[in-house]
Amino acid sequence: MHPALQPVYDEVVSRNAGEEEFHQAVLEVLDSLGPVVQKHPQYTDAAILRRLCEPERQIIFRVPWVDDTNQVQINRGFRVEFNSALGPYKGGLRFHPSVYLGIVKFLGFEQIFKNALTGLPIGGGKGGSDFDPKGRSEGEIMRFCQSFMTELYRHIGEYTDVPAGDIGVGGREIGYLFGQYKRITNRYESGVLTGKGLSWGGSQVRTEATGYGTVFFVDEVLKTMNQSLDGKRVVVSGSGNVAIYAIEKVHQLGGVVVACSDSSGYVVDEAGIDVALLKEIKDVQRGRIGDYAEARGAKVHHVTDGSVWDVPCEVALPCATQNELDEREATTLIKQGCRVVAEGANMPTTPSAIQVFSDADVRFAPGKAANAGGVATSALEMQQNASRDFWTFDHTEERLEVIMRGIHQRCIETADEYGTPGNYVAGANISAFTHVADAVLALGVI
Ligand code: NDP
Ligand code: 2IT
Repeated sequence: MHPALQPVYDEVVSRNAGEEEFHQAVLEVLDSLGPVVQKHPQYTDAAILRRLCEPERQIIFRVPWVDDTNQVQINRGFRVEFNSALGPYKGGLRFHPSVYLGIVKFLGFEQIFKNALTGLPIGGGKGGSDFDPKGRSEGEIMRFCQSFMTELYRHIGEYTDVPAGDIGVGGREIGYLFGQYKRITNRYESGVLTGKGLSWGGSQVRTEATGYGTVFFVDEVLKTMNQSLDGKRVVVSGSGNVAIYAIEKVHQLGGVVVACSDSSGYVVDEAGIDVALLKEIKDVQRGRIGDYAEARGAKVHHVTDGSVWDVPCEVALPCATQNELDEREATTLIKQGCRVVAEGANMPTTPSAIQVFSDADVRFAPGKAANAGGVATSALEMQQNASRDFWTFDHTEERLEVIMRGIHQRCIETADEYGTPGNYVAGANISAFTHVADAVLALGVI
């Protein structure tokens, strides 16, 4: 690491003890920025990096609720408002038992740079809870969301902080959250949350946007190799929002997704994952990947011990969670012919796995570039809310596609400019950093 950056990293580690995912996210960005601080010492002089690593505000709160057996349950809620130089804080809410401050900070930190890459006026933030939605009834989910919003509402607003979904938070949860916000504030403030339903202030394509956007990015990567998705064998991890729509777009562009997963295993479907069936099982029945295998019968293998990355493919799309693809799995993927990896999830690839890909000249697209389509379309939802408008599906998808192809272009150009051609990690980090850093500088010591 550049000598001007090492103390910044050391300070992050000592001031945020035990928050390993946050350290990892910071390290990945700082590792790319040597050539930038070399060329532009004003960033170091103004302590921009130290400022970017310290959230503007961190909120932690109690979420009490009553379960179906009349027991009082207590969860912890978080919102980290990381940086608002480019616009209101923007980023999702995650409900998963693994959530703690270090996860929310890693996600919020990533979000600053991802949002900058979209070129749209949105700052970075993230939130969530250690609430585990698995096995909870509709009533319990609703009461939890209402209690969560009963505290969160005072911190958010269309000009302040605009949450959306992430793991464990989809259209249903956004509905309960929005309903409670509306009730407490007596305002139909559509712009306070994104990922809303189409009949109550949502945008076409927001549901599909992250997965679709990741595949538009992959399409651009393949173009630089004079290839396309047509006929390509693809593996996707996860089977949630991002995974489902990544699979759908791969199929639309002529590829075939032969495997996907959840936290209890993976399925291999050589005929190509049946997206309509997967949607029905996940979104309507709220079932699991095992139910998909059962519905497909003998044609599909359900593997419960092992890794989805053992399935041979040419393109790998990790779309589940952080650190889900390690060095061993990266080595296996390469051995079996994988040439392109794009992160639909946030930080799914471990640093040593990224190194393995880089050493083998595998094209690797980091999440802050490849999965930016979700938040970009959230910003389009905010635009529609602000102007009380509602765009068509085709128009919105076209906007998303232009944004994703633009992010790819910026990554390539920036990587070239700073002497690391083809390195999407460097291109994304440097391009995003300079964009945010210039705004922070312009606003004075804030
Ligand atoms: P969902 O809750 O819809 O789906 C998550 C999927 O990942 C499920 O299949 C889940 O399996 C699996 N998963 C979650 N945690 C784990 C774990 N610890 N181990 C193994 N599998 C796990 O979430 P999303 O699809 O929205 O999010 C997926 C990823 O994409 C996350 O990293 C998120 O931050 C990122 N992302 C999401 C965006 C969005 O717009 N939704 C935008 C940009 C990034 P199971 O059901 O068994 O838990
Ligand atoms: O990680 C992400 O970019 C998201 N979960 C989406 C955030 C948003 O505000 O749409």
